[in-house]
Amino acid sequence: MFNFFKKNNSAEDVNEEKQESAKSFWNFSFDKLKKTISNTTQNLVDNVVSSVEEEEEFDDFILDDMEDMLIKADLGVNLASSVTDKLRKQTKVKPSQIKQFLKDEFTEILKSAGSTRLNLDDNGLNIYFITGVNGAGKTTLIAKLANNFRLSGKKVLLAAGDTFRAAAEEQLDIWAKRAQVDILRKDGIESAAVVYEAIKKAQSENYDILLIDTAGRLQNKRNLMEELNKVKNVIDKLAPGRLKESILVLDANTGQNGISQAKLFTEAVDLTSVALTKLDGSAKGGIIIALAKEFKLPVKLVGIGEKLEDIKLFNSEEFIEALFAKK
Ligand SMILES: Nc1nc2c(ncn2[C@@H]2O[C@H](COP(=O)(O)OP(=O)(O)OP(=O)(O)O)[C@@H](O)[C@H]2O)c(=O)[nH]1
Ligand SMILES: [Mg+2]
Repeated sequence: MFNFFKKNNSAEDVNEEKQESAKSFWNFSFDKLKKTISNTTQNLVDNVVSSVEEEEEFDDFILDDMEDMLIKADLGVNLASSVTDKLRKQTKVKPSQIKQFLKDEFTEILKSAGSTRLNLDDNGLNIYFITGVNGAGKTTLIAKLANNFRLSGKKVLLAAGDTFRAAAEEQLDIWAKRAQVDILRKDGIESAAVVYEAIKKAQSENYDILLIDTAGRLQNKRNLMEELNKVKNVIDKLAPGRLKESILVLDANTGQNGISQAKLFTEAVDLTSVALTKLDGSAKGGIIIALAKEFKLPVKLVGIGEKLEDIKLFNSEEFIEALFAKK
């Protein structure tokens, strides 16, 4: 996908990079995706379909049961009831058609949240602002993105903007080395000042990508909002139009709690997308659909493990196909 970004490296470099990038997120197989979300598929589709499809007609008992299942599959109360209400109010769709009905519903909802393509400008600096609560997987996501951008020939800088948690800068430094990218860290000064310096460096040294790490937990909500706002203002002032994504990182396993986190962060930051981490093994992938419905927030990235290559660009159509594929 991003091969045309490649710089003119030697044949040896290119070969080595090709082998490495075969593992990267531009090349994630459909079968692997299917396997990764199999617990979500079980909860959100298979259980519902098998409990409904043999019935003759929908009745209150079946629909109440179905609503409970959808809530448990992390679709959330609002969405689960709006889906089942649609069935209550109609006579055309029969229980035997439930799978196609759910597929159409989910497809529509994901579509309404907009494109799942990561914004990326071929020319000039791309800034990605990474936010999310403590432990969601922000720093790991940054390392994974950095590695993949580097593999596609981009010049990448990390900004150690988490100046709050002890040793956060050190942790990012270790990841920068593993991902073989540059880092700007200035321990002991506030986040917005670090970001200021990082943008200056990125602009004067022609970086393609600047990934900004932020703190997950500040003393209180106001504090968190103020800090994120300050950083955002620095970006807008110094590099207008260069902020390509403000990403909320959510741990898939938090399920519906992700909805309240999204609420909190949309108040503080003008979010453009979500990165859903720890989807590996999680049964709570239904949150992807709930986020699209409640906030019109598209998931654009998913984390599927702890290693650098464990990241995937999210694509709604592919996700739906994997979710509804035959076993
Ligand atoms: N299984 C799995 N683990 C992950 C994934 N992403 C991150 N982790 C793990 O989650 C833990 C927290 O990740 P961090 O990247 O440090 O999270 P953070 O949001 O930066 O945390 P703070 O800096 O404390 O706010 C680490 O142990 C990671 O290895 C993922 O996609 N899958
Ligand atoms: Mg971190």
